[in-house]
Amino acid sequence: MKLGKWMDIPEEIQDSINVNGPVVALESTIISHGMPFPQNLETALEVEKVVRKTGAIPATIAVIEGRIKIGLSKIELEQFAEGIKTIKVSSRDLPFVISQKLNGGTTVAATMKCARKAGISVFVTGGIGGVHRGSEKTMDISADLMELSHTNVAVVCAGIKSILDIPRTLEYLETQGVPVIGYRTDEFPAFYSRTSGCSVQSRINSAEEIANCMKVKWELGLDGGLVIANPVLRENAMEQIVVEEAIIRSLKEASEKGLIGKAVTPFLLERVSQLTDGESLKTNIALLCNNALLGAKIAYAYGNKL
Ligand code: PSU
Ligand code: MN
Repeated sequence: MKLGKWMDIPEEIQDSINVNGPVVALESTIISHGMPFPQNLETALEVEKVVRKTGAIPATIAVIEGRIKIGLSKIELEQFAEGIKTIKVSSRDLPFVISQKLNGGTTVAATMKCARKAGISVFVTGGIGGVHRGSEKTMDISADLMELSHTNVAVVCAGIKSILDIPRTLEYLETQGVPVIGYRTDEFPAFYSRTSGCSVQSRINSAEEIANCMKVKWELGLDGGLVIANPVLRENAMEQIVVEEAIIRSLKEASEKGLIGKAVTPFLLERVSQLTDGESLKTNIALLCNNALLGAKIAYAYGNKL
């Protein structure tokens, strides 16, 4: 994999990676296609701050003018957040945006690939992609799940939004051999809320034990990622009925518009956020900060084991 040739890693991050220091990768589709400006920038800066406060180093990953950036400077983040011509980049889009020297927000799948190549093992996001509702007709399954099946990175998230089909997503992850670990929970969280009606595969109650599980997995040669599901804090969770109404309406609109492919998720994210009147955005920011804190703890613990 020659990804490294196309990649820039700032000295601070490279130095830390070299000594197994705590580096936390962050995705950028959430900035380019997951939230409106200026909240996307505020959120990105806030999440980086949370990571830094623990002493760990954040590395927001994106493609800028055809270069994979492992870590954006404040100026780069500002420009990226305001950028209009930014492509949503999943794994298969990397060759196109890089060869055309374009700007791209990396999804969970593409961020995992880049993080792994850079030597980063812990990645924090809000929600991963999954199997879409109605997939029996559309076959719409996020490339995030494929990437999780073969790229060695632990992904900390608040579960998945119920814009997706949560039970089928969990089935798919099981088939692909991806551990789904609930951090201090027996139930898989549904992003805005702590419950989904689905169980996690295994519950683990400390960052230390999660790091141990990662080490065992990879030392056994069991390649692939892990999903670390961290429920949103009770005080930030939303009422399920409010969210579900917005989701049903957004799904209906998406189908009426005939949306397919990579346009589906950004459309649903934007509509749900509009229909819940900004409340969802607050929850989104809170859960990301909560995930960043856990991710930093896991990064410390994992680094100490190497
Ligand atoms: N789910 C969210 N917020 C997001 C995404 C998903 O709650 O921002 C983004 C992530 O970048 C994820 C991508 O990797 O959408 C999945 O897109 P698709 O379904 O097209 O694979
Ligand atoms: Mn899709």
